[in-house]
Amino acid sequence: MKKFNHVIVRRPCSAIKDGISGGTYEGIPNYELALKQHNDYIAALVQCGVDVTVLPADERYPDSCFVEDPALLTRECAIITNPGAESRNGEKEEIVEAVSRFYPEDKIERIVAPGTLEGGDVMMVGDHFYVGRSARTNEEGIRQLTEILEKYGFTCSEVKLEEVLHLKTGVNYLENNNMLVSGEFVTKPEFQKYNLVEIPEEEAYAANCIWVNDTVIVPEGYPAVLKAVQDLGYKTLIVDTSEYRKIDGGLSCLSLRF
Ligand code: CIR
Repeated sequence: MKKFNHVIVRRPCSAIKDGISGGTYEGIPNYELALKQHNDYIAALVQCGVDVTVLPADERYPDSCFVEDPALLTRECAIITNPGAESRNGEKEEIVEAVSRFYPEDKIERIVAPGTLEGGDVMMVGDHFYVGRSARTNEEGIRQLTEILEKYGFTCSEVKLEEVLHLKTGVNYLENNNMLVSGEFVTKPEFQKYNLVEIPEEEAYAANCIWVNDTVIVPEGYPAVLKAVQDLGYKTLIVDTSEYRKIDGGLSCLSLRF
């Protein structure tokens, strides 16, 4: 099934070494290697049949390669978010121009203060959107998001986060009712109706795989997750994201897919 035609990514900047890290993973990102991995990521996406818009690096924002957070792009509308991390908040202004290449102005909505929201906290399942209430996404942000989505015929529900950075750090939908879950999400009542694939703790990072038009991109180095995804019948592609992992970034964070 072809669902996504377009992808937006942003090149990592050399300031990526100063990206926010919660300390789960060791090390400081190596810029050269991050760039190489970014090229490989783009190549994998191209193989999935999408066109890729590559935005230039923005040295003012160390985390700006994680374009998933300042915007949410749906079939009907685009939503410019209001990132809860102060050092990332300005990224929302820098994504607008790229988004307006694909959406008319009257279909571009905004989350505004005191609401905060980051796209990593939003998971699309058909016409329903799960949104994580996290350190980055607050109650008012969720209220505004719900109102916007309902205007376009979508539904939205909140998921409380206790342990991870973003909702999609620990749970990702692979379409066809299949959902990868790790840690705190394994027992969430709202996810029990899906075919849950439980990720072992030592491979928790790989809960963040992405489905792109029936191919699933899996991070390198997670054999149990790779096998589980292949057993579900998906074609898989592997991309090494070691430099992004050091600052809590995964496959979904690195692109907007729509
Ligand atoms: C941050 O803490 O904001 C970045 N270092 C990582 C962002 C990851 N983005 C995502 O999960 N959508």
